[in-house]
Amino acid sequence: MFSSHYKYVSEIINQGLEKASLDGVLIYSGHVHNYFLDDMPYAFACNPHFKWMVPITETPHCIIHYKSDSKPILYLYQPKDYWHSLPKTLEGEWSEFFDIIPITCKEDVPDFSDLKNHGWIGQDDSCEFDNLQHNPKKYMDYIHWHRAVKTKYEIESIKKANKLALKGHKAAENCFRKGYSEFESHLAYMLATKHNEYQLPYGNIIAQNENGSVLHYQHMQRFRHQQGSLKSFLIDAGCQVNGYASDITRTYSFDNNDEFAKLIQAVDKMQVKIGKQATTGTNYVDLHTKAHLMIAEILKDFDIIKCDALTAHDTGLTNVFLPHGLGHYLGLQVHDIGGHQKSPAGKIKSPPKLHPFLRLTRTLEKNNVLTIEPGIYFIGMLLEKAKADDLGEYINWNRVDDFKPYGGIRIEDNIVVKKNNPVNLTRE
Ligand SMILES: [Mn+2]
Repeated sequence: MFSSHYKYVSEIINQGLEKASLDGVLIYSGHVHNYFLDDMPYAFACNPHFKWMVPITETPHCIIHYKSDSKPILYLYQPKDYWHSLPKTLEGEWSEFFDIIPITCKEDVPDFSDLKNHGWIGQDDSCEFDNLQHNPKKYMDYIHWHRAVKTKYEIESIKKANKLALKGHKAAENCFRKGYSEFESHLAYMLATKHNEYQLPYGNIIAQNENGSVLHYQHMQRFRHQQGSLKSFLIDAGCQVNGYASDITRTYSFDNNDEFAKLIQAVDKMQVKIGKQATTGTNYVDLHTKAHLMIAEILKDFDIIKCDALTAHDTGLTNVFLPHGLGHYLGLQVHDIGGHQKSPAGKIKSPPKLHPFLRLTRTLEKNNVLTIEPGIYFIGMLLEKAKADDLGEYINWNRVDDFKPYGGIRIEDNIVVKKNNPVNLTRE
């Protein structure tokens, strides 16, 4: 499976080189940065251009030298270092596509200062050669556009990352059902997925009660709620396999039969429905708008708002309850780059004024992988603002008060775009 992936990748890179009039690129895996005044580093995050070609995700200072007319060379960093153990040399199908040259220190890196017409692809402070074009825009735009279409190998990796994350979700939910703390759910997730904190594609969002209304809630309370006061649980957590991420959210009510549980069911049903519409040729902005109208219907059915769906959308009332985008591209990055591109040449299609946070404005292509993550939240700050902005008359405040202690709902799956029947990697 990797060989057909590599074939696609090298075709796209060759075309990118041609567009940018380059003979080759040096793709740098990255390096760590230390904290201010300290010798402790921030966690390493691998350059997505690097792990697109080589599934080595935890090793800094590696360089791929890629030229369209010869076999690429991988300078694989293996320091002679008694502080750390050596990075695992991953044998695999990928290795046959590279000439692998181990390097142990900076001095082993060849002098690239004579290279002509080459790009350097890597973080801002990483390029030490004036002759290299640092992240040439034409090349980057072309790659980022085409990276949105995923190969079988990539889809399989994201599928595995889904499977693994779901194990963690189950373990975390079990903790919630037993009345354990947010932090205990988090630990159960880590144990079930065998992930380290730095291996997660993003920090787990694990929220009980009102905390579910904070979109990127980060605190993980250590205490257990007293019996009877634990109401709801929202978990947004993923995994990584071969450097590819999953990004999944579920919401639960402690009482499976209360109004909040019914509201979750309604969002869940709507989420599945909208996910099935992620087909080739669909514009994601339209899908996002459709989702808002569907959310408005649910708000109306539950007597939370008092106007029709179209009014709710056009006045911005639905943004009060759903203040984020329907979803985003997913892959080597949780929010895979290129979602606002208009073409491979890099022109930008910005999100509509009413929905500035939408990360994806492109027309969907077969084998795009993206998230579908609608929600309904009861966010104090936005509700107060709505009141001040004269949207208050449309809101049934008694109902809002009923739901506020539950925080909010988000349901998120990972979807592969197809011509007719998109594949749901999370549910299938
Ligand atoms: Mn997401």
